[in-house]
Amino acid sequence: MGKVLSAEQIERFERDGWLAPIPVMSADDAHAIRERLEHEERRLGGPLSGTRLQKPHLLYPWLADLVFDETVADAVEDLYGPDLFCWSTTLFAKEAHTGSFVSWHQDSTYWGLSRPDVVTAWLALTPSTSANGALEVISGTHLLDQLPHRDTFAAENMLTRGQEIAVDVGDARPSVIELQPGEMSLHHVRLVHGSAPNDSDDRRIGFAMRFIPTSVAQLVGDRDSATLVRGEDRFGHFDHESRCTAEHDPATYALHQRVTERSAARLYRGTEIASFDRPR
Ligand SMILES: O=C(O)CCC(=O)C(=O)O
Repeated sequence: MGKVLSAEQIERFERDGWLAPIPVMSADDAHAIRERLEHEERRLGGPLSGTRLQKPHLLYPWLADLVFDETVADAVEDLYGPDLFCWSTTLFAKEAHTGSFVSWHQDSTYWGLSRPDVVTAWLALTPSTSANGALEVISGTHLLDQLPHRDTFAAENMLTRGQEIAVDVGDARPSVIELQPGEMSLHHVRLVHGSAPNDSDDRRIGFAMRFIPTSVAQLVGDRDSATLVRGEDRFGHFDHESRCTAEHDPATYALHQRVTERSAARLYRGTEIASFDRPR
């Protein structure tokens, strides 16, 4: 038995490469975070886009709090031990009745990390269902090696390069991960997953937090950075990002810009693209 996950759940994660649902907070608390987000979107005059979708926990204290949430970190500790970085976060807000989708992919493709000990905690801030484009996964595919991907840069693909798996992954049926607000799923960095467009009348919002044990290193590009959420860093593979405690603070913006410029250089390597703010 771990801190949050049972021995059976840990075994299931190891076998299937994903686990859900895991309750993290009440639906009301998740809704309050959605309201903070939508308040910020009104201030900006539209949905968060481009660079602001990447590592937004460095911009907004109410997202930093999720990265440091005890239940989230306990569940990750049950899988990867007590010394943990949040390596990255991404906000996936899939608008109602749009074509936005996520192609079948493995997260590990462009991340450059030294080992596939990387787990995403995907926290639902709205219901996430078959009707509104919930995450779909193919169980057991995390045991495959890195698969070849092709970049499509398709406008409605929510992934940075519109990357999709370039080989047949067999005829396994995907599982749809349905979540209520305040619940999360966990998925392994090699798991084949994607999601369809949102054909409902409301947006579907999930906050993806990527965690690694501190022993994992970055193999690609300039020195990388991460947020130490728990335990000790005895390896020094990453610069430490400070926890965001103030919104709309020039120092916070400067840190986020520096960090995301380096992430963009890494994720778009081999292309002409230099920023997450490229036109889509
Ligand atoms: O939110 C989605 O639909 C896709 C999320 C995803 O691909 C991920 O978190 O790795």
